[in-house]
Amino acid sequence: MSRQVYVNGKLVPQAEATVSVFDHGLLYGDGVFEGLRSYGGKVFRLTEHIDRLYDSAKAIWLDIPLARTTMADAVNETVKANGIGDGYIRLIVTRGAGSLGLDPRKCANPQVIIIADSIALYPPEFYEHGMEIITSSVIRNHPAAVSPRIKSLNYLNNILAKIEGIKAGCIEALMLNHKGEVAECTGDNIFLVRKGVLQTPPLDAGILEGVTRDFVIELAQATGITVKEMPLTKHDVYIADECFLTGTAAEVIPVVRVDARIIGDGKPGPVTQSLKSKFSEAVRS
Ligand code: PXG
Repeated sequence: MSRQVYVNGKLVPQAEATVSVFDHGLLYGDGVFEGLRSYGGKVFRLTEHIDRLYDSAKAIWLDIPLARTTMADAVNETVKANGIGDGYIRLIVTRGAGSLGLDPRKCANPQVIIIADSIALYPPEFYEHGMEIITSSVIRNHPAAVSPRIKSLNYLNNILAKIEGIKAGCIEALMLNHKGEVAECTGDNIFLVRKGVLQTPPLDAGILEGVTRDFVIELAQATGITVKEMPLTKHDVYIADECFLTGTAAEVIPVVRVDARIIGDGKPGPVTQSLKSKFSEAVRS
C-alpha cells in the first residue's frame, strides 16, 4: 500500500519521499531515529520518544529544526493521513545533504522524515512458547565511543550481532558491554526474574533507555514486584527463573533458551506472563 510520508513539513506520496545521495545520514550514518508504535490510532508514549529523539540529537550536535510539540503534531498527522490503527512509526532526522567529507558544517538542512506503516510482528509462537537467543561476540558500543544511549543511524554494531544471532537460528542476540556484563539485545532490553525479583541492567551498563523498559518497570512496581537495576552477567542469565525482552517492536517477549541453556523450566514464567498481559491491556486501553 502506498503511504504518505512526512518530509520536512509536507506529506508526500512515498515514491516522492526521497533524500539526497549527499545526505550525511546515508554517507556516514549521521543522524538519529526513533521507532514508535500506535495502538488504535494513538501513539504510545509519544512524548517519551520525542524527548529521547531530541536528547540523541543534542548528543550529536544536531539541531532539529522543529519544536518538540510541532514534531509530536507531525507524528500524529502522519499516522492519521495513513489511516493507521495498530502500526509502526519511524521518525528520522538526518544531518542533511552536504559535501563528500565528514564536516557537518556543510550540511545546512537537517532532513526530518516520518513514516507510518503497518507493523510486522514476530511470529505468535514466540510469544506463546518463548524464544531462543544466543550471546553475540559483538559487544555493545563502548560508552566512551558513540554512547549506547544515543539512538543514532549507526546501527551496524547491533546489526552484526543480529546477523550472528540469525546465523545461529535466533532472531535476537544478547550483547555484553565492554566489561563483559549483560547490556541488552540488538533491538530490545533484557529482564530476568530471580526469586521473585525483577532484574535488569542499569543505564550505565551501556544500554538504550528503552521506552518499553521504563513502562514495564512502572507496571511491575505498580503490581508490587521488586525491581532491581543491577549489573548482570551471563551467569545471572543462565540461572534466572525467567527471562524476557522488551521493545517497541517486540513489546514483551519471553525467552526460554540462552546459549542452548534452558531458562527456568523452559516455559514462559508467571511473572513474564503477567507483565506481558498487563502490558497488552495497558497499551490497548
Ligand atoms: N535497545 C536497543 C538497542 C534498541 O534499538 C530497544 C532497546 C528498545 O527500546 P524501546 O524504546 O523501543 O522500548 C531498542 C529499540 C526496528 C526497531 O525497526 C528497533 C527498535 C525499536 C523499534 C523498532 O528494528 N529498537
